[in-house]
Amino acid sequence: MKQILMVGAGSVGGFFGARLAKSNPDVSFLLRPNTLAAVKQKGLTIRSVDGTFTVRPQAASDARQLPRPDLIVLGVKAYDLDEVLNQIEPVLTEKTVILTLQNGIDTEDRLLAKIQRDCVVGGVAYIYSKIVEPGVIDHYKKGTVSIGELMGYESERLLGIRDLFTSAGIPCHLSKDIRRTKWEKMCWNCVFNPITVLIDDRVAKALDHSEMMGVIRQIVGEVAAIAATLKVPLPPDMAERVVKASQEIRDIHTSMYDDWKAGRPTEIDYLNGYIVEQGRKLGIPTPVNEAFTAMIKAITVKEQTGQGRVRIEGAVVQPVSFDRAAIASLPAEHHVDVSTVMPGMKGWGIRLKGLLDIPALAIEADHVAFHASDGKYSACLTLEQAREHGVLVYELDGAPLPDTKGGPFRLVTPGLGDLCANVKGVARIEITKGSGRDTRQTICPPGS
Ligand SMILES: Nc1nc2c(c(=O)[nH]1)N[C@H]1C(S)=C(S)[C@@H](COP(=O)(O)O)O[C@H]1N2
Ligand SMILES: [Mo]
Repeated sequence: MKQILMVGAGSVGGFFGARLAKSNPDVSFLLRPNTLAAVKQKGLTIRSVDGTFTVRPQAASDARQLPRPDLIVLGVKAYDLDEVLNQIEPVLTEKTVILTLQNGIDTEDRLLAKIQRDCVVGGVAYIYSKIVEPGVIDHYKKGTVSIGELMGYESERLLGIRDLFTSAGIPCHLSKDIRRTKWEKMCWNCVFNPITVLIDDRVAKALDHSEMMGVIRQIVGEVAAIAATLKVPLPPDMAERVVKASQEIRDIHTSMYDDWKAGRPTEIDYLNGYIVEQGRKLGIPTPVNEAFTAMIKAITVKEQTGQGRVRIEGAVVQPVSFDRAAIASLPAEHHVDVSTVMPGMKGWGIRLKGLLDIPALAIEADHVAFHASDGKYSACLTLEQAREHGVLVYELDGAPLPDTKGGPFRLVTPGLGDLCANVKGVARIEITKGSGRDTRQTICPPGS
């Protein structure tokens, strides 16, 4: 196993990859464009309690530009697996081995289903580290892995991987039952990831109150019931083990907490959400994991674009604010099929007439200014023009109108004959007496 390809340079892939690359010139990285740019410019830096170092490995966004790997190490988020599979597919051979270090119980099975060859070695990472910025990882605690063949035996390739890790100074434990090892880590993840988000604090805070032990037992009990049904029995004192395993990392947050605070998606669907999904399939109740999944989503899932709200204010009796769902639930007669105003596009807009009916407009209000969320662009129409021509597009192909198309809310004004009035990213609709702010140019060539 000579050539090694690390996929991702996040908190897991970045740390282990950098350690491997430090002493091994055959380690290269497959990275997202913005991480790639950072790593090419200033290398990949690990700032650790054990010391800081920087490596400058070969890296690319296209696996075909790197040496063909004998071993691929996946250290990306569970939700990126499908994307990564497509990216590595062109460089796979009959002999490529894939080691998974990411969270998610079914990662290995998803890989096997897609690649249809015995190419996967299972792994679990024990580490607490954080992305500071692309190409810079802070490492706080632990930094070990467990690996194992899914069938449990000590294969040559397994020992080969262990040697790679140990010669890079990474403690690597061989697990005779990697599925069980994964489920044990899953228990810890399903407990402390959501709890740190819910309490907005560190692991230690969750352990301060004895009532929490009951909650932890219930979460772990549900996870263990699913695992047992899937033929992976966990020890009866699993909940106590989970708590014990937390003692040495009492002062940390969790990756879910960090993902949330950094505005990234969380892995909830692959942790507690996975338990709920399996519970449904297997007829096993998972009420606590279900409650946690729902609460974590309510707290962490953001609208895909911007703040996702538009506010009508100014010369109104009471300002009102809408999100996409609120707009979509306005009376049907106000909705416009966007294909009638933006040919070839499938989606929905709301007529300004319908929107302006909702707040009570001040007497003598006669203009409407549409302000983009960046505060830089605005167009002011007369109330009549807005009522007659204005349509706020809020949905394309069943999803929020993307930023790239001027979403989440874009004003279009079919029939008005002025493209410049198509305000992208409308965040504020201001009712005025007399004309309001308007940054449109008097002479503006179409599309400029
Ligand atoms: N937020 C915002 N909306 C905007 C603009 C802008 O600079 N910012 N430019 C306007 C002008 S002058 C035109 S001609 C159209 C261009 O739309 P297009 O980029 O879809 O061609 O968007 C309008 N909407
Ligand atoms: Mo324009």
